[in-house]
Amino acid sequence: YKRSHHSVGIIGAPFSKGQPRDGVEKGPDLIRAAGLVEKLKAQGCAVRDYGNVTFEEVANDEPIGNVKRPRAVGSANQRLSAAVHAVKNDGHTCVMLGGDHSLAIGSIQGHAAAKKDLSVVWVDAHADINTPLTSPTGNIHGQPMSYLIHELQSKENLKKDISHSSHILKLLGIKVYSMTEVDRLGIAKVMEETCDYIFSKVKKPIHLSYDIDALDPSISPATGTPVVGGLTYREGIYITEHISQTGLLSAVDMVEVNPKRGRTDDEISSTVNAAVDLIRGCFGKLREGNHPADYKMPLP
Ligand code: 6HN
Ligand code: MN
Ligand code: MN
Ligand code: MN
Repeated sequence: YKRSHHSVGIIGAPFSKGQPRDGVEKGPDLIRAAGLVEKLKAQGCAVRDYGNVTFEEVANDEPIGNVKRPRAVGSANQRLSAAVHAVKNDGHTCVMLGGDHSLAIGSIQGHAAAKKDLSVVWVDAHADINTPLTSPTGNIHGQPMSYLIHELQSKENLKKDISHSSHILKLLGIKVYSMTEVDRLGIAKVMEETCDYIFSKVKKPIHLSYDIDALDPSISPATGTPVVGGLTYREGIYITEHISQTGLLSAVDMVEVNPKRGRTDDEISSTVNAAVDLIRGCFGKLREGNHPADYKMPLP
């Protein structure tokens, strides 16, 4: 067994204006306080913490149509994009700690600016592909994919009857696995097929955008839009282990941890610890245990 040789660059993005609930801006510092850096180092990673991105106050940020806080979200994502770009140029695998999921706009954009072609693997209880015209809430954390997908940029497409995210996903030919497929196939098959699909042409660097609400609320209740019937802890971790062993993981978002949505300290720590464990899984932590660097098999 090899120890991890990953070099990890961490960016905190304490931003909450892609959705209406306070507290998600506390995610980055809580995830750090749960020992993320120390734990990654203990499993053999080289880690550099770039600290938190600072965001500007936007004074007059009236909705544009249905879309809420467009200027604050735009400005935050410009700054985040530059920060992610810098981490990628320094040669690290980037870990972006959110914050709400609107931050995927800047994280993926900054990553793509450094690496050109990417595969994006989106793990979430929601599709987050609402357009400004189809969003039921106007909250940008439900829309990030719509700003990132070229086909959704033209006004013509926006006017088409694409009011359901499942319809948009079909229309664009995006490979989707619902919880029904996870139940039918099992998570191992889902991940095998996912990787076959993204490796079918060329092996591009992978951007993993992980919304903590993809896990069932029995594990990660401290989040803004929990959905009952989500992934188990083991299925959630398996996704990270499988992506890790491809050797192509280039950036990770860990978003929507919101301590103010936890009703007890246990609910908060369960959610935060799950986020830490998912990130550890991304960087080679094995559930069977990792041998120390100087481990030598005793001779018989
Ligand atoms: N997330 N579909 C809802 C909306 O407001 O568009 C929920 C979005 C949830 C977003 O979990 O990142
Ligand atoms: Mn979600
Ligand atoms: Mn949605
Ligand atoms: Mn999301």
